[in-house]
Amino acid sequence: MPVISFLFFIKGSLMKEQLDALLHEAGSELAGISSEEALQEFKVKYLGKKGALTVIMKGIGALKPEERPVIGQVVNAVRDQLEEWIERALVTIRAARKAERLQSERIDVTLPGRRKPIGTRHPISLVIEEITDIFAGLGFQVAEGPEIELDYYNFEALNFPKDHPARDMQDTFFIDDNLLLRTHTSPVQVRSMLKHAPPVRIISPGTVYRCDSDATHSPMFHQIEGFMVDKGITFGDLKGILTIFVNQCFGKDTGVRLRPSFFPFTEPSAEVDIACVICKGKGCRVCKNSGWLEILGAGMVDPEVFRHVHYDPESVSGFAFGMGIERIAMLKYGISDMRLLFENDLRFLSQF
Ligand code: 2NL
Repeated sequence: MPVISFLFFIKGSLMKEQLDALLHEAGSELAGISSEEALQEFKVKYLGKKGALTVIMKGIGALKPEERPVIGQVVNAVRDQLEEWIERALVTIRAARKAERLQSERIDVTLPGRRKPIGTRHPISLVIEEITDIFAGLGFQVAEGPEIELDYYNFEALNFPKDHPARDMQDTFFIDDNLLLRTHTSPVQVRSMLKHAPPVRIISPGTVYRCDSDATHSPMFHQIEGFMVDKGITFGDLKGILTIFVNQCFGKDTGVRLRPSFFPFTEPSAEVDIACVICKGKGCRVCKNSGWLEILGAGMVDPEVFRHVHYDPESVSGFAFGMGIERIAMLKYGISDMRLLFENDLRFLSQF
């Protein structure tokens, strides 16, 4: 398209011819366009700031004044036509693209859906729930508390002497002189007794921490403790409740045995053994040929603990017990290495 706007008083008829030619050329060019990108280029070429139509339009000023409105109308008509063609071409191109896509991306609605893998409960959670349920069935209430504790609730109120080895840096993660990661869930029991007057029956499951890490010790592990305080609670109640628990948790008629032991917070204290769940008491590798497995510690709450929580040891008595969840989970599910519980390997975890 020759640029002619520099001519002075060119003839309107010449300009009309140019406009007809432009429309004709554009029409045949548009027929070959099949992409949005090419269409955009086409639009710029004809209607853009430096486009062919704009260039012609600028020549209107060089026409005789009486010809200007006539040619102006033709320019407008050509622009309208081009715009309409572009709009229509865009619709056609988009429809063609969509049809292509639908053709190539056919969906087979008969294929099975993609399943989202559903998680399973962690064996530690399963055991916590099972044990908690057993004690809930015996009238115990569940209590939880902070994992970052004051020295007072974790040690002092539980009658730990100031120089007790458990307070040692070796066993306890201290945050400062007064603050630590709880080494057992007993502080929850202390807090419960401070809040509620007897009679109380409470079970407290939770995560606890000790500065200890090897094949058989994780620095983070789990415990369930429980206690019962009322008028006239005896060692017989302790043995009765724990026997019911063992028979529900490990199977009825599982043998139970108590051996004397020591804890700073109970007097007298006992270790509770059950008949080996693997060999049924005959003796095997798991029970080291003894026929028995130690599963928990227990005892009658020491009067010194009662004084700290403002219970009168002359009028009430009670028992308390504590057990490690990891050990019970390993025995119940036949897990040979405790580290499996914390490695988060789905091949292991999905078995539960
Ligand atoms: C064990 C032994 C035990 C307790 C925990 C307790 C709590 C209060 C008062 C008295 Cl507030 N006792 N708890 C008693 C005896 C044993 O745990 O071997 N745990 C893993």
